[in-house]
Amino acid sequence: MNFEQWMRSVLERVEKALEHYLPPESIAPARLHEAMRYAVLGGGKRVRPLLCHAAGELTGARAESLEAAAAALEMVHVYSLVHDDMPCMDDDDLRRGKPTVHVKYDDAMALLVGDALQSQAFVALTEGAALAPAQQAALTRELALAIGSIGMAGGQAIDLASVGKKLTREELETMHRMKTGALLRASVRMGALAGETPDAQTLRALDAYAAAVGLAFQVVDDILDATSDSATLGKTAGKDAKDDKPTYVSIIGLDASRALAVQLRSDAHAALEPFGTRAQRLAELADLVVNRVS
Ligand code: GRG
Repeated sequence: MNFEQWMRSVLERVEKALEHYLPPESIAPARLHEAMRYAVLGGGKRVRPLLCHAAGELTGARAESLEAAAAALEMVHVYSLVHDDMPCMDDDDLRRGKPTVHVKYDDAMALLVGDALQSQAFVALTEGAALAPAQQAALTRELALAIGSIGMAGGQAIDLASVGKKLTREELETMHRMKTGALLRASVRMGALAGETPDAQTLRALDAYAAAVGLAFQVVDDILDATSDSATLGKTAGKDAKDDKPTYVSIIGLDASRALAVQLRSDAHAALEPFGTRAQRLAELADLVVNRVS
């Protein structure tokens, strides 16, 4: 199976799993369930589910286990996007090529969609027998730590406080490691933990891979925000500069940002060396992230 075929088959499984774990609109409260489904289904690159599946292949995880973990990761990710787009945060009206949830519905509904998606993620992790009880506990802890105050929510707090400020490159990196890196790292770790329990060395190598890919993802996001257009991105382009937000492009410039993304792709590949061809999909995903701008 080549990479494109692999991606297609994983994406198909991800959509089915999301459909399975999202409450149907036929159940009350219908409007909340409709809005959750509007936010999650039919859009997005599904980077976190893809990382989760690729890492799970390393440890022989069952498809059913990976489907639950990947659905949880995507629901949490969408929750963060819905809240991030609200007027009290980034105030955006376009996401995945569609009106954002607070624009299509209202602010209260956007808050509730985010809240409910976060809860639903933990339902997915702990429902049925997709994951063994020890794995449920391990994955629940990974996800909870990644999205709390020392992870995604903490990174978002630093981000909001940094508007209009000059950050050093190190401070910018810390913010991104928490805001987007922590969930990407959890995607890789949760995939691996859904299979045969990985040893400490394996987890260390996967952490190094995830750190490089996570940062590359952010550098690429900054480059695209500065160089692409809203129609291509499906979200408002040029927003970082307009909002006076520190980015890799504003701190080190466009050419150095491109060079950094390429360097991080090499770092990601180097971290996978101990796994040989077993990590082929993870390596290809690092290429996919960076090749958008190189
Ligand atoms: C509200 C607690 C809370 C956190 C929000 C992740 C985040 C923190 C905000 C997202 C804002 C943003 C645009 C960050 C830049 C990088 C990023 C995460 C982009 C969106 O992720 P993609 O590119 O989006 O994977 P798709 O739509 O493809 O899933």
